[in-house]
Amino acid sequence: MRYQIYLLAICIVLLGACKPKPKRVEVVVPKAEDPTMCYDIDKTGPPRYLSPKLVAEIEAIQPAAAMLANNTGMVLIKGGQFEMGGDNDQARTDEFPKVPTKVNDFWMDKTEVTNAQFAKFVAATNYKTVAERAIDVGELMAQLPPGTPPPPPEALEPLSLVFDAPTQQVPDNPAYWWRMVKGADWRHPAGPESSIEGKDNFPVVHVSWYDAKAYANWAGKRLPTEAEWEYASRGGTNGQIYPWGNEPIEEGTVKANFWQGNFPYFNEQKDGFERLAPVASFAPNGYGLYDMAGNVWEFCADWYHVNYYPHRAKNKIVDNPFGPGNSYDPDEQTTPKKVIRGGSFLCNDSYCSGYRVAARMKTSADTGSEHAGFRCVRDK
Ligand SMILES: [Ca+2]
Repeated sequence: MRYQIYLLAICIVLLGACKPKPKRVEVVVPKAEDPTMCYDIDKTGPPRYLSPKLVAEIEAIQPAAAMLANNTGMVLIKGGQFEMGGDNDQARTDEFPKVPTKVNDFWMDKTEVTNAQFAKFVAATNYKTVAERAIDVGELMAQLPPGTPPPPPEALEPLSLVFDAPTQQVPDNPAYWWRMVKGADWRHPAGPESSIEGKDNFPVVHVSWYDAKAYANWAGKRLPTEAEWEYASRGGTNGQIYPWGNEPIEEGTVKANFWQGNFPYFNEQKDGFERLAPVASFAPNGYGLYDMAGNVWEFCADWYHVNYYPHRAKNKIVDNPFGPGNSYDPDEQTTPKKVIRGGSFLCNDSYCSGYRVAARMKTSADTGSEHAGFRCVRDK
């Protein structure tokens, strides 16, 4: 668990030890040796995929009576068939092949879940997000390849990932712009000294997949499947690259909260925001959904598997898919990951183009950060 965070934490601890002239240190982690992780897409992932303790806690959360069947702030999306997958040459290999996919009718939140909404949930349930909990060393070590050194105690304290813009161009490695900050959580998005005062209408961040699922349970909703998310993002059109059409993101009116300038060290802020924007600051898509591109990445229900699209292409039409049973990311083979969609304020064409409707990204279920949030759906 928190494999990604742990690697960054090691890097930061070592950086701290190297003052006054910081030096980056490569951490070599043994590769996974479990071949079943690679291609057994239909096989349900082993129990180690999710923390049983957290799952039990989340499953015990009862839906709030006032939230049940309350579709305020949601839009009904009529189901249908679409071509799911990459639409242009920016698409990565895991977005192909395109596959005809059907989804049922569903309701979807018009906006990302806000701080105000999440605060109501926490007030009602006393739920503590993963970023507010100390890391369970036993669970962490169970997730790591054999031979990985145990983390120092300070790396186990509650913490989360905060964007820290470098002042000049740096190698293409997130360790150069993400900082592990103790005390960073949804109430303190930039660290313990920061707050969300006056930011009721901003998307909640530093939430993990678990936290998003916990909120969804309380709200009587669920997280969208990856197919539902992409279908919704396309806004009733077929084959277009972005929620707004095909006009490149840098041209015309500003269409989303994304990174203008040279990522990650120079942000022109043409969209008016250096970091997060209040939800619905930009025009909605054809379904009336806001920020399907940019602002924060949004958690989906599905596991991420690099070979999922070729696998499902064996079927002529994929009907209401719920994703693979197993997770596999060749970049971090021992970390089971969930799909995130839509890009964040950190995306631009030179880096991830995550605001494309077909763009996929992935993160471990217990990792939160300053640029990941979520929205929920509900069956019709
Ligand atoms: Ca978004």
